[in-house]
Amino acid sequence: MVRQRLEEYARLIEPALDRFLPEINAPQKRVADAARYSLLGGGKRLRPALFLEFYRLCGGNVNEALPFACALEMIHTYSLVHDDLPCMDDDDLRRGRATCHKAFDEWTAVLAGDALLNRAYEVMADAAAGFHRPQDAVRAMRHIARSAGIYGMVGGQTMDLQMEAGRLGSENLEQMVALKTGALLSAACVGGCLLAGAPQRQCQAAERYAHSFGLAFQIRDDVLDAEGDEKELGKTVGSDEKDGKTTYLTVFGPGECRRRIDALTQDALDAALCFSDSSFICDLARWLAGRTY
Ligand code: GRG
Repeated sequence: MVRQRLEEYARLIEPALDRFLPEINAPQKRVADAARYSLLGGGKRLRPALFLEFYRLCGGNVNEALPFACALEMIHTYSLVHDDLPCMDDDDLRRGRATCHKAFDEWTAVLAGDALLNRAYEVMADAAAGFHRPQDAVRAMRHIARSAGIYGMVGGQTMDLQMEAGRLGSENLEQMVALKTGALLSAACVGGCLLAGAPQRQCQAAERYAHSFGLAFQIRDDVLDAEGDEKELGKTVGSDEKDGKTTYLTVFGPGECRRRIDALTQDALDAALCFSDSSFICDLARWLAGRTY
């Protein structure tokens, strides 16, 4: 059921991504091609689906929110392209294909990530200008920008690399994950509410859902890196161990990881009670606890 709903959302999102980042025939074609290669090459489309679903739960029509949802996927994809670079995680496989710098080269991948990030804000600004409630669009954009930047995902990535270098202890693990993984999920859930002009009560519930969902999602990711199937995941497994990374699995072990995932899933389900017709976000929270891809 979850897979089916995600696929339904993906059928809406994929053509829109293609439209928002069209092929070009110009001297900068190489970087545009690399950006399209990474953006249109698979992925669960979890963040844009969450954005559209929270917008719908707060009374919006999902078609209006598509530019913001697609922008979020562009930001997520840029982070994956940069994270895969040799100076960060140094990975060869992403979404079942060669990583961007392997399919092209390093400078192209750096610029493709930059292009995706900038295009995301351009797409949102274009949509905000024509939006019937521009102030809601600006609030959503601000939340997305903050969640992606130094107080969000970039901050979390900074902490992650510092931990890997032994400059930051494992007591920072939860904050690192809340920023690296949770912040962009908050951009999706809270961003959708803000765009719909939802009351504070719903924005706070969306934040709580995203926080618990994000931590559980990452703990499951850590477990999958050790135990998952490379083919099904579409990315290299075992890289955390190879890099000597501090993860939930190395700090707490599999039993405690399972216990935490269950408690966080329950917290996400409690937060979802704030929304009527919350079956999809509840099913998603339950699905992630045992996800295999
Ligand atoms: C380079 C600023 C910067 C940040 C990188 C995204 C990221 C931060 C690192 C990638 C590695 C990692 C474990 C990130 C945590 C979030 C996560 C599990 C991303 C993968 O998300 P999925 O599973 O991927 O939704 P798809 O491919 O389905 O979109």
